Amino acid sequence: MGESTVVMVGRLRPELVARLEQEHGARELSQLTANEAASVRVAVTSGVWGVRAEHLDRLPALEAIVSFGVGYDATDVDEAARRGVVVSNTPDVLTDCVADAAVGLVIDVMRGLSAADRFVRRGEWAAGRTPPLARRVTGARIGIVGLGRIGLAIARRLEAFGTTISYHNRRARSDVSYAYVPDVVSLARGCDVLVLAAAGGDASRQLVDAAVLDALGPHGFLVNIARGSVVDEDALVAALQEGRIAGAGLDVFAAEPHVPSALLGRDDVVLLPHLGSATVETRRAMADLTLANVAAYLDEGRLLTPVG
Ligand code: 8YV
Repeated sequence: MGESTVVMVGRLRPELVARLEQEHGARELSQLTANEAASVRVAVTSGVWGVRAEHLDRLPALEAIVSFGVGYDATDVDEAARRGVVVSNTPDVLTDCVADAAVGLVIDVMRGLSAADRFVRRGEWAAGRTPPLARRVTGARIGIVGLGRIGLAIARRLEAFGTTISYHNRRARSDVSYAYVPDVVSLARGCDVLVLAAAGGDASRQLVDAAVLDALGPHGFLVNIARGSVVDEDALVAALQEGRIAGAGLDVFAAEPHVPSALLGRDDVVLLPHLGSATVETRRAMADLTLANVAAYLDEGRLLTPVG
């Protein structure tokens, strides 16, 4: 094979792979010889896979990393910056779908919808039994960790349910009227549902630990649409098992696709396979933006949506 300018790192969606192959002759990094890898200028990856130092070592001429997804914590952006490699993600286009999914998790875990679906399928309703009473979403107190684009979209949606919104963020926002809470323990103590929408990475690693879960308390719910790394997963499992929180709606996990087996049989958790952005419309928009970033870099030497 001839010279490759664009390389793919990790498993990408088939439509994106097809278009990268067609439009740029892109190939998988794992299939390239050292000689071929030496001419690569752009690496395309996903928010889940990422480009790390070991990939960068194989790509000495790399100039840009184009990542599919808004979260880019799987890419070693510091190492990339040290090597002068620029990075882009796909913000905005997925905000609505991720926020929709978060609201779905809030409603599902509070009202016990998925659990009730299983109840019906097991024939328990037909057998004359009734599921336990759930909790009211309307009027609930919602605490949002990470009031960025997605956190704000979640807040706006939940306002329609007559909820009270407060939030924790690296810094208070001057453009919202929601109450800012400078620490996560206090935020958790004052809410019924703690919704995680913070970026992953070192700054938010295990931000939600046993102390936060205890502050949330036996009537509080956790919803995580962000990254599994934001939560101490062992502490979460223990808190659920010991009834120290009421339930959890989780789209993300610490070591995906692994889900702690202790959670699988529980009706107080809703477990989703990281599907926040997974709609036809949004995944298409993410693929379009990914390809537009590649084209803009190759044609004009700039990224449309650089990170940072
Ligand atoms: C994944 C996501 O990136 O955008 C994000 O940060 O978590 C998701 O959209 C997507 O599944 C790509 O792997």
